[in-house]
Amino acid sequence: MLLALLLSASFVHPTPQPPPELPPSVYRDRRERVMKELGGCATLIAAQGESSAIVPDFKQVDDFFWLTGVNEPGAWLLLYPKAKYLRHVLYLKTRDPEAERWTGPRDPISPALKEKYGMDQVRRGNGGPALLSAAPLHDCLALIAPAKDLKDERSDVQAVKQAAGAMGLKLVYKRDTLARLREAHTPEEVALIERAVAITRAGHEAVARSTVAGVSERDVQTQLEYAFFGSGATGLAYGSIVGSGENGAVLHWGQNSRMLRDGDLVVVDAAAEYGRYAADVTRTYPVSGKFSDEQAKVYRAVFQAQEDIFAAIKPGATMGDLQKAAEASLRSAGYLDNFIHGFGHFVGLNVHDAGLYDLPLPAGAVITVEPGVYLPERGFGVRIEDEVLILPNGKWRLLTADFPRKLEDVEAWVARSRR
Ligand SMILES: [Mn+2]
Repeated sequence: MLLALLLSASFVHPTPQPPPELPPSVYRDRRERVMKELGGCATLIAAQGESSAIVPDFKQVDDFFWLTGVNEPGAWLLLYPKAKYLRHVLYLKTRDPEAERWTGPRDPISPALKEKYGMDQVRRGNGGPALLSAAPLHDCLALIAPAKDLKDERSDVQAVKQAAGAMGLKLVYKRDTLARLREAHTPEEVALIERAVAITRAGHEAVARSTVAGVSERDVQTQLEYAFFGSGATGLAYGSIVGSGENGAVLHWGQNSRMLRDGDLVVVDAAAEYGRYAADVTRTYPVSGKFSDEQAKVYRAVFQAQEDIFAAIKPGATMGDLQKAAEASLRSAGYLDNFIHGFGHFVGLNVHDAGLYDLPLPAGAVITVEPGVYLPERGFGVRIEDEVLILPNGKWRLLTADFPRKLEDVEAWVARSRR
């Protein structure tokens, strides 16, 4: 009944919108930046993963999407920095008319397809053997696929190694290049992340209103996701976490099955995706509208940890430096043993995005600042998660500044939302 009241209140009906597409020049520029890092070596990288073919639910792996904007399996990108005309070459999976009756028609090879992806050439089939044509113009091949798994090398890594062996070309390892380039977002990427954050704000507005005693975690989840999609989300950045009471002390609580009770805190870690870019935000809501003295003490310690992390963002600071700042802050508050995860991570095409944790943060990096204190024996946890854009010269900007964050502001927000 309460749910029916909440639902009938002020939601607009979701109107799904097509995700924005960045112009092909953006992707071409990224590939040129990669080529600049390769010392004249040719390279290739392949799409990863297969679609289930029941519905066209394929989601391209982030590196390949960042380089091409191509969202289909079986694609290969070849980069020939020393070639005069054919520098950017794309191989797409062979067409299959029967499969297309299930998943929709695919574009034929044509000048329009070259233009759509900003390529010098688009061909069909396996791009792996095509790397043999890198010689004689290039005397080396670069491996750019990130190193993740020592046992099971990817098909593109094998293809580069085989081509280098077959042609007697030098093999050069550039497996951090994509992470380093991807962590520094360009303005059009930041704009998409900001839009994802604004949509996420609308979802958390629904949470502030709906985290009342007697509803289930699932109720809160569905209302927040309804608000995301009603505000133009193109997806969820990750599975929504709604952890009330002792579930708030479980980091990745995913069952969302408990009923909210008076006196609970509710940790809501949920965010929208927009145009493939993720947001990542957590707020901790008091069901009664007020934090108890014990809850407030913990909340203020977590808030102070965020402030101390922000203060540690200086020229040359690394993610490791910020982790130290987070730990020092929570140690002095007496909660270090209850802080059981990293202070934050990179965000971009993925909620846990590519980036290098031991090198100075570049301008354009977007990171989360998410200290938390978890007290399962006391029946609650507190996490506050915001997103920060790193600016030049050690400056930074809070992308989530529109989310109430101070304890008093959260209480006022909850009170305002439920009037
Ligand atoms: Mn996070």
